[in-house]
Amino acid sequence: MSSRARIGIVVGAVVVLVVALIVASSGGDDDKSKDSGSPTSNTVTVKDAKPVGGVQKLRFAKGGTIHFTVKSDTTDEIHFHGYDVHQDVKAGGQVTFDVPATIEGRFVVELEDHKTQIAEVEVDPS
Ligand SMILES: [Cu+2]
Repeated sequence: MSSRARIGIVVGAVVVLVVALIVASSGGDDDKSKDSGSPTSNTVTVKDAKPVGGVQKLRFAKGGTIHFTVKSDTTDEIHFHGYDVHQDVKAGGQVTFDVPATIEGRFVVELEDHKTQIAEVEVDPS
């Protein structure tokens, strides 16, 4: 019982820390600009092990570079299917993918341990 209470306190402290980090790091830039159709930032934000705003659609041209960042409040592994790239992310951290766009198609980006899709990467013919 008491160890559960301690875990609760630790989890609460982590949540507060993560929120503080998010507030500190997002100061100024407006994430709403993502909805305007010009994917300049290509950042997928994961909150409570789910993608904020739903599964994010990211489009790239073959021959270019697939570039996106995943910010996560959840420790997990980000798995970019098709290209089969894995990166571990820690709660409150972020990982960036920079992959040559060599394969056309649509590919799932998944929060591997949670088996949750967070993004869809589409690579179009150049
Ligand atoms: Cu996977």
